[in-house]
Amino acid sequence: MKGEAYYSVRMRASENGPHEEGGKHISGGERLAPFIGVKDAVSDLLEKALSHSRGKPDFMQIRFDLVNEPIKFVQPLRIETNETKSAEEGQALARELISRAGVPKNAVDKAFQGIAEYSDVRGAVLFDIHSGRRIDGRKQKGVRVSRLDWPEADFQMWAALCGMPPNPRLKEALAIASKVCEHPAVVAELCWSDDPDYITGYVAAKKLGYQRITRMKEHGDESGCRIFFVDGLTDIKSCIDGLEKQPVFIRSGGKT
Ligand code: WAQ
Ligand code: MG
Repeated sequence: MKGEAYYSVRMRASENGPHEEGGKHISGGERLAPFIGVKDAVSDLLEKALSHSRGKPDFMQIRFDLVNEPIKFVQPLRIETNETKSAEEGQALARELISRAGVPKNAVDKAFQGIAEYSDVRGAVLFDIHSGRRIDGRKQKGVRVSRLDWPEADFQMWAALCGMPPNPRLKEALAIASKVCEHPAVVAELCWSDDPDYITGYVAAKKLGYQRITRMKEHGDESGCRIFFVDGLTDIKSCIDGLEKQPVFIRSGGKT
């Protein structure tokens, strides 16, 4: 791959106008592709947004940018699945896992109190584990982890080795979690989908790996969540910069 140019391809789609004019977020996505792969990346992202369970978009933006920085390779986090029977049980387990990753209990409580408010954010919320406050300052936009991808052949090999279904949603979520948890300022991530038909979520951390939780919300619920628990005493501007701009390929290399 050395010497080959890569492009960051990004998509966002909304209903009732663009996001910045109050439109409802429908779908977003990011890919990293060589020039020859840009067409497929654009077409995958277009397809993702046009057939979405959150609604029919009337605004979409797809752009691509040449990436000049060298691409970093990151191993996928180790994966484990926790079966939970109800949203309540799932959320209780999530809280416990986040504490275990090193987030003080009162910060976990404060983050969960803010979840309803954060569910309108179309990226992720950065939450400081010391002050128990949101610190990204990005309002409805949040922080969007971009410039990442997991080449399909390596993902398929990884999925077969782990006995996991090779579905694009898992691929995307594990890629984001692996990039995010690799950053030294990030202590843990909490996520579940804003898609009404998908109730599995996860807690991820360097220490814990990617802990799937099979039931985190009720079917039909359109509120999602993505919180990065960070050490606010470090340089947060550079953390946001890294999450948005450091190009990353996930690569298992045939290991789990
Ligand atoms: N960067 C930051 N935040 C993002 C990104 C990103 N690249 N992509 C999505 N989000 C935020 C945004 O606020 C979404 O509304 C929210 O996360 C949920 O996104 O079976 O599908 O893509 O192991 O709906 C997890 C479990 C699925 C997968 C999560 O999230 C599994 C999912 P969605
Ligand atoms: Mg979604």
